[in-house]
Amino acid sequence: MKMSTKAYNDQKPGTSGLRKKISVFKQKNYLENYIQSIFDCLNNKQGKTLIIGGDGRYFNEKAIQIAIKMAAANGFGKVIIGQNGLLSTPAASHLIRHNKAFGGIILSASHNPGGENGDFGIKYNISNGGPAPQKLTDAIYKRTQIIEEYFIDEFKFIDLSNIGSTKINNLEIEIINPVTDYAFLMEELFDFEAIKAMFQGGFEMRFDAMHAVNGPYAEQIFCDMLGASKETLLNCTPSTNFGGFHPDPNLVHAKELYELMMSKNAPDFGAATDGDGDRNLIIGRGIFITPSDSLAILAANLHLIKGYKNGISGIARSMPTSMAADRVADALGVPIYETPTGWKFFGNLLDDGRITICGEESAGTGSNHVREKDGIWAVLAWLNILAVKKQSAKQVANEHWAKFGRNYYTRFDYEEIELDKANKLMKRLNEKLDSLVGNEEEGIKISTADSFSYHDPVDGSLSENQGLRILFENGSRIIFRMSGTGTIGATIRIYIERFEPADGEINLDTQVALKQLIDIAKSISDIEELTGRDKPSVIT
Ligand code: G16
Repeated sequence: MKMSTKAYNDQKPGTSGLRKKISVFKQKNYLENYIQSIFDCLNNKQGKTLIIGGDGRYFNEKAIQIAIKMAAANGFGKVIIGQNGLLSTPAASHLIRHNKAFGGIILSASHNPGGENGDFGIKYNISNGGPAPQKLTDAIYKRTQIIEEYFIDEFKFIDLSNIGSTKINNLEIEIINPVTDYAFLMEELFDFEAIKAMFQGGFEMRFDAMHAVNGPYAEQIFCDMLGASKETLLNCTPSTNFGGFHPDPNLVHAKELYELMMSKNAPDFGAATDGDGDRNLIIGRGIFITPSDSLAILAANLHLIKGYKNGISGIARSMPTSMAADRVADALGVPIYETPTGWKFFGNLLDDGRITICGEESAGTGSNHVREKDGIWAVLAWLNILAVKKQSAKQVANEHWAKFGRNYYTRFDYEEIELDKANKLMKRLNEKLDSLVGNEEEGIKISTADSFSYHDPVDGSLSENQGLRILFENGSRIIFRMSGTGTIGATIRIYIERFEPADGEINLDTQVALKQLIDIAKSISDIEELTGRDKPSVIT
């Protein structure tokens, strides 16, 4: 059936697909308009397979029903859907690859809050399992501006709770267990026997799924397969509003876990993942491991894990991620790639075999096993390394810094700033960059200041305006960037980093170690004057 639609011109995807308030998504034809715009940009989809799933937030099931009917009307041959509409983002990526599907639709606003007044999101992943590349998201956006009709079949509500296959019109609809195939993949990559033995030996972990999609994954993998006790699981029942919490695994929203890990009663290891299960938080007893350090430490030890025993071909990190991984790449003699923020930029490097592992400061770590960051994978990688090394997370981190030196790193987020003010700040700073080069700020000389551009070495594409960088002669960096995932106003992020060599002071408090650079960042940008904020909303 053909429907005429009202055109929306604000369907501009951000860092990771289209993300808006639920109230926006509920507007008549809004979701349909975007799905049709995606389908209109895909050639040769007739008869092909589409994976569909989401993080279980409010509106998930409704959106999936619409997506199924539109897939039917647009000529897809088959849809594979997670039971009850649930699929973690990495599991969806795996299913696309495993089933050689044409692509996938993932319904999620990731770490953003859910519920009736929360956020919703949709993104399209291509046949390699990864997020649509920039070229495709640009085409989809263009299409949303001119689209006039969409195609939808009329059929009864599909019961997503029953595992099995049915055929309606020409569409085969298969509902699968969302965990099974993903759990097999994890078992192939990691040494489950070694991890199991560690749990049997009394190792204790707390895993916080933040009331989100990874609950069932954690229960099956950590408890049923690896023998961890049920006490391991915190907030592991998915809920449409994430229990009223914000499913973002950072030190603010996973505060309880953090406090437990810093307390006298801390278990050996703590971890959390976000709304759609791709972000991760790693906290050892008495130590928070920054995502940048986690990437570097995993890269340095990945060869200890059976799925990576032949070593790694290269490492990639997003530009604002600390340069800790660069030191590991140097030591291993493998290339390091610096990409713009957004997992989609890793896709070509992974497909081309140039890298094995990649990660981002925004709590994302992953490898060539899928084309998304993967929260459970990161936890298992840590567990596997701890099991092999027979050390605590703190010992592993300290040993790493004693060998490679330490990149002290912090991120300041100024959230919900009025868009005008945020744009003004970034514009002013951008215009000022050239005049900063050569200046000495508190005794440290600025060597480069620019707006980051990336030339993809595989397809030659150019991505400009990916954040403002101020680089100092001593290797320190201050980076300013506007978030692409917020839904209210603008979020400005400042990323601050300083390198301390292995024989230097590697055990300072991070905020103390970075105090001087933090002051420089504030004064160069005038962020507090221009935004009226006297402190960041979140410090990581
Ligand atoms: C998304 C992307 C990540 C990216 C992050 C940046 O994360 O998938 O690759 O690092 O956005 O967020 P921001 O633009 O706010 O700094 P997610 O977990 O929200 O899908």
